[in-house]
Amino acid sequence: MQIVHTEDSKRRAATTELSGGHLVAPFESPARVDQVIAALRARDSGPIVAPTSHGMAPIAAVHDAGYIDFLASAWDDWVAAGNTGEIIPTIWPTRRLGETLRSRHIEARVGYYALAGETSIEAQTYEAARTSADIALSALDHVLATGAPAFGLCRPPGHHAAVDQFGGYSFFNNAAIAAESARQRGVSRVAILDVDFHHGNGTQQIFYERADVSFVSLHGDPVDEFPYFSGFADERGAGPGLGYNRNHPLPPGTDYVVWSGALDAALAEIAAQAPALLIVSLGTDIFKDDPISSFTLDSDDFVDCGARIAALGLPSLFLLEGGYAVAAIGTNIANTLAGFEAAWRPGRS
Ligand code: OKP
Ligand code: ZN
Repeated sequence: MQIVHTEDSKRRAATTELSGGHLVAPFESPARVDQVIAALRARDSGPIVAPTSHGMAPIAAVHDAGYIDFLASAWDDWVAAGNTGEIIPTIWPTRRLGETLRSRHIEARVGYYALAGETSIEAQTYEAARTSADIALSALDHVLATGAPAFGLCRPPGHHAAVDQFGGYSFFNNAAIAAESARQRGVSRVAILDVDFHHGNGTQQIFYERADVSFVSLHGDPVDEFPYFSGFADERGAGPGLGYNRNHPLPPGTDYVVWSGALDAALAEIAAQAPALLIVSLGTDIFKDDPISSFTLDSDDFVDCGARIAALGLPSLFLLEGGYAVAAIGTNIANTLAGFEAAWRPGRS
């Protein structure tokens, strides 16, 4: 399988994550990239190519202009205000008055554009987020040009990034940017399958009222798990998008028997939508040893997971999201792609 990767995806090197009242080393670390690319090289999983620059237009097609400007200048503004640590939001608008961003202060802008407080911003975050989107778009180029599958080794992840908010380790929504770009390049209908342990609240928000990009997700039930405020089964889309958003919340401790049953249901929903392109938000934090998640998949289960996805027979783009059991992330990604490739035949659905 074509693999898109650059060492530039290690540029974001935050040293802090707010967790349990402590500033800890971020779970979402550059070492994840090293582990994934090492495993893919060791398995000879496919040619590894560098991303090409796609500019800001595909990002601006998904994200708010003020939000992009905020991310571009946040670090300089933060330093200019006299701060010496990493950027952590401390203030949010109240909920009911519809307060808007009228202050110019960096503290106001950080809070306004944040949906969570665990994800620090440092000097390289904006460039790293741009690189991650370029990786997704370059992998998409390959799928659209050849019909063959591709994997974008995206870092930072993207599925929590909303139209104008960062959080959950996400800044630009790589899967959404790729889906919208595919639509603008003539793909009739795109399905996004999100198997990361956490609900892709940003992706859901971006396409909630659209039928041309569907979003189908399996994840820890938000009554128990981050991002807590979305991912419920009754969120099915709105307006023209009604029916094109499908959530499969699962309880803590879910094993592969239950999980793969939900995957089959999700795949049946996608098949019924007759998309021309599948984008998989591939988080391996469903693995049993993940430090921040509670499902119990084994490394071998990822092979079967890939094979089940392949049965759709769709042109497919895999993009890395989460996965924090660093020692196993390479094996789990390589297993998923190997299982997919062994079973995939074009045009089967
Ligand atoms: C990002 B992705 C650790 C709690 C972590 C944030 C989780 C972000 C997950 N104390 N909460 O979906 O893998
Ligand atoms: Zn996750």
